[in-house]
Amino acid sequence: MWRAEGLAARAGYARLAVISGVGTRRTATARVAVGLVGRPGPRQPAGGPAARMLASVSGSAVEAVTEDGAFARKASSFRGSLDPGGPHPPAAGRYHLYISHACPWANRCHAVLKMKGLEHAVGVSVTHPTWKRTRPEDPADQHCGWAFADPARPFDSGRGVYAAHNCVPDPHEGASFVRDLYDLASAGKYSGTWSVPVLWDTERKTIVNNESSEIVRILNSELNDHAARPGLDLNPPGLRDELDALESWVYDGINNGVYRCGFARSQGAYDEAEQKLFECLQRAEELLETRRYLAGDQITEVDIWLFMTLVRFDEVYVVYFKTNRKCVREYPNLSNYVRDLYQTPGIGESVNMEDIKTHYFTSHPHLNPFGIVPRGPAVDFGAPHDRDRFG
Ligand SMILES: N[C@@H](CCC(=O)N[C@@H](CS)C(=O)NCC(=O)O)C(=O)O
Repeated sequence: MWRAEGLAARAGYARLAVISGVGTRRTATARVAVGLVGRPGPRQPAGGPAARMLASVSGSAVEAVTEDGAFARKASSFRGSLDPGGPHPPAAGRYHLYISHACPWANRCHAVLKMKGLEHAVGVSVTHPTWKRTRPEDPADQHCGWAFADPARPFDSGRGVYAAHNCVPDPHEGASFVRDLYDLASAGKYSGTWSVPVLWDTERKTIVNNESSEIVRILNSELNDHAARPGLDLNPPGLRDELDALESWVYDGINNGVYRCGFARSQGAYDEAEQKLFECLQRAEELLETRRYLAGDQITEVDIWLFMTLVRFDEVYVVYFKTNRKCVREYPNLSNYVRDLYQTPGIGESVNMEDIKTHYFTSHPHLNPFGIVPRGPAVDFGAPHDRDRFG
């Protein structure tokens, strides 16, 4: 199967047609309009339930749901790679990663960047965790999203004032919002989700890729001449079939599953997602009884995928996304596994729990109108684990 198509299909990006809070439509036509590079976009087969945007205060993707009230994640639009001879050749200092510490998809990329030792080759900017109006001067445009902020000054989201000390401003384009980067890359024509992560080409002033599963692979293998750890391969050729199979249910049931619980707008949609989530967590728990990592004795990209959900689970999702049937700390293997990964060089350093908690609890007023952030449970991911038993 062709690579990006396989990733997109595995990510279950299939059903969305109408997606914008301001009534625009993103289709294959729109992808052409923004001048996207070489690879086909995600599959969008006909016949699935049409998604629609409910009346919205934020205009954000989090409010995209099907007729059944199920959260329907949108496909990423920019799907380029760093190919020698292509529009974005591999180079040190040319590419920049825009992330939020809070976003599990962006966090995947940041962790892999650190694991590979690419800090000196790829710059990183970090948004404020709290969403704010991105076009406050336009009353007709209610979109709320990722903003850059001066780390030395308090950040006013319009609903509260927050510290900004974890923020890293945009050194290249001086963007105020992630949305500005999409505008710049598309001459204002892009009408999809203004999401992180974004891998940016500072020379061509455009987005190379905004799909985390593909950025992870770019960082894993396409900048190896500049990586401190070029030998680390999180997507080894001998494990690709195994990873395809694992990633399918880890993405659908767990990574996206928690969002399908939290952003469901009907009891039925929540029940279906919740049932599947806990079946998949149990499946992972059982697999990790006999192996240190999901694919065996070697850490791979699917471990990073699972980790990013597990590390947020007890701190955020159990309360915020109503995934409270069981906490990760109640699963012996998952709880030891998440500590093992946290203590793996590069991974724990990429986790910023302050930003994670601040984002979720302060960014969706329809879910948490007063923006109160719960204090607990303050999990100690640095505590000892038993995973050394596998050698
Ligand atoms: N398919 C994307 C999904 C990224 C994504 O959903 N990012 C969220 C943050 S966790 C976002 O930026 N959302 C902006 C919005 O919903 O407006 C990927 O994996 O890279």
